Amino acid sequence: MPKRAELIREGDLGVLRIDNPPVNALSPETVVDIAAAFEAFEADQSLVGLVIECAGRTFVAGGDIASFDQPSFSTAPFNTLLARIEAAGRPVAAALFGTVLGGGVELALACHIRIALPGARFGMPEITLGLLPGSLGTQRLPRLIGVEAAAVMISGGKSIASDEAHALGLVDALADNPGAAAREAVRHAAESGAPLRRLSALSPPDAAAAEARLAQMKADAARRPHLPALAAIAASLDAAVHRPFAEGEAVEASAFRALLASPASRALRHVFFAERAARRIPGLPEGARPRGVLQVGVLGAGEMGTEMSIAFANANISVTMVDAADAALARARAAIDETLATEVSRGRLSEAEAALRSGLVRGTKHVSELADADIVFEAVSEDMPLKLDVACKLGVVCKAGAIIATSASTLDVNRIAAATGRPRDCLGVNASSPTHGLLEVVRGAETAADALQTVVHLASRIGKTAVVSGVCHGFIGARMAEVYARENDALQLDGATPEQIDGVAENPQWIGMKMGPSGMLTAARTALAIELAGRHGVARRASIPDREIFERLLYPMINEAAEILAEGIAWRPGDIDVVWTAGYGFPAWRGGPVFMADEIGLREVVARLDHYARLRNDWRVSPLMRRLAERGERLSDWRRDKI
Ligand code: 3H9
Repeated sequence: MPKRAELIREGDLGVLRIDNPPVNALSPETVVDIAAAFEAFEADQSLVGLVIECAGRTFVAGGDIASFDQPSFSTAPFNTLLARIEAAGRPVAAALFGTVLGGGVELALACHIRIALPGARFGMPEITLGLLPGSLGTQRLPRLIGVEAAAVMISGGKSIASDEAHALGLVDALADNPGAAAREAVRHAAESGAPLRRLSALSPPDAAAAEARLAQMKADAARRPHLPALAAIAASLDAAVHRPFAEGEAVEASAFRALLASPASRALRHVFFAERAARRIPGLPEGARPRGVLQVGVLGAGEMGTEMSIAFANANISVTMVDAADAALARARAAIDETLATEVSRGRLSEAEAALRSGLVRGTKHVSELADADIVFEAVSEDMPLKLDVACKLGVVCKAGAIIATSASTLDVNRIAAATGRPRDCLGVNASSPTHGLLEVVRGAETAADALQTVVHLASRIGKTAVVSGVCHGFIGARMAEVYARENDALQLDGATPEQIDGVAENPQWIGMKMGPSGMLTAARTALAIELAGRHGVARRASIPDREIFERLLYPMINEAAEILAEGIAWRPGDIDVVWTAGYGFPAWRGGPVFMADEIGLREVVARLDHYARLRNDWRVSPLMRRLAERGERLSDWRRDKI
């Protein structure tokens, strides 16, 4: 097995080079190799100092999340190594570039000097995994940049740019060649003999003013007990302010251990890997690359077409937007310019950049001008004869190899694909809402795998999470949402109020949805429900328990998810979770409906579905789910080839 880290001697300078593709994550094996390389440096007294750098596309992007599930996983070996690096009697510098995240920042903080490439990004994203930094990030970071700035980075989880990191003092200098600059800095420090800066020996510079921030963090954590990492971060930063480094280290270590096993962290780690797995397209030959996309066509200048055009322009992709109606083109142009102007007024975009992006979208009435497009998004209204007519025209106009993506939400993508005369190049796209982060990519019976790969790749270029679905009514998301909405209506007929239903759906104690199913509806809806119940002889109950509402909202959706899997509409159970967390406001800390079902236990879910099936004749338990429940297996672990 090749070493994931080695010590290279450059004359009297040591270079510790980490090489663990793709992102130099700190797997336990990598930590062992870094420790061995560092020991070699410690043993070689001819070396005046050390530079820690990485091969590949980035400095260390964090701990290896996949290893967190190993029962033997512990941060202790890495933390011990960091203490040795910091304690070294000779200068150690980190040469930083790419995405320096989590354990990568913690490694850099143990060094005496940090030099970064302009454009590098820095962050403590552990909170997005339901964790806190586990390798002294909560102790060294506030001692370097202050409690206030450290609290924002650690509790927010967002990364910052190199300029900001420099301004905060997180990095000492920016350099176009951070490796060379780090070597120079180490030599200079060795020659000057100046005391080395060891962060564990410092106090947070703003300790005296930190109380209000700590109190606010604790209050916020108390309001959100379903995210226990928040309280742990507050407690660890509190220790950084009030207690010696070693005690803070112990507070952080025990919190990290506890959080690793917490349901929220397990769920968030599941979503992390599910999102990445969703990008993998079965059937692609080894090394297949997505088709090149430089020029996009959008047919139909309605809301969807306009939103798509803005998204492409924001990603620096030029767009030809076609609509037969002058008024529609004018409306789209106004909406695009208004959106860009809002970004300028919020200081997120310069006037010049806005003008550039606006100029990337060109409107025309002529479909023939789509001949150069590498991909065309057809966004005309949901009307089959119209879609078929347009598909036929696009099949003729588009160049060979161009992809035709139809924005059907319920129509049969296979019929539309056939009408293009080139079904291998045709697929469907469906956004739960144009402004949401999800794009369902619908594979027709004949869609080529590389066409799917191209659109999934393009979606991530425009900041959307793509999930591939097979053809069925509503695809993955809307098909399950229909079941959810049906049960919402049935509960209202039975006597529940929209407020009670939304309350249960939105309460983190039950599900924690961003918005309940009746969110947008008014009290008039209840009056309607009463009238309908009377008309159909449904006996309304005086009160419906919250638990029943919870079960009736969630369990039929889970049941539908199992059907979607059994039919092969979704390739993987995790794909369904990604659809719901990225596009429908399902809380990521629940892991999505499938992961949540497993956490509840499939036996329980099936038993309750059976219970409701005895009361109502429109409930039918998915045979797949019943079989898995009987075997004590998890739906998340189900693979098509296992059946
Ligand atoms: C931590 O550090 C805790 C510490 O405090 C204590 C312990 C030391 N682990 O996203 P991409 C894989 S917690 C394992 O497609 P991009 C990823 O699964 C960690 N694997 O690329 C994918 O594999 P595959 C704190 C990881 O360019 C491949 O790398 N750090 C990890 O769009 C490419 O990833 C984070 O939370 C990892 N840490 O984005 C950072 N990171 O090809 C999490 C990536 O088989 N990572 N992989 O599907 C990211 O945010 C993005 O991956 C990154 C690159 C920005 C780095």
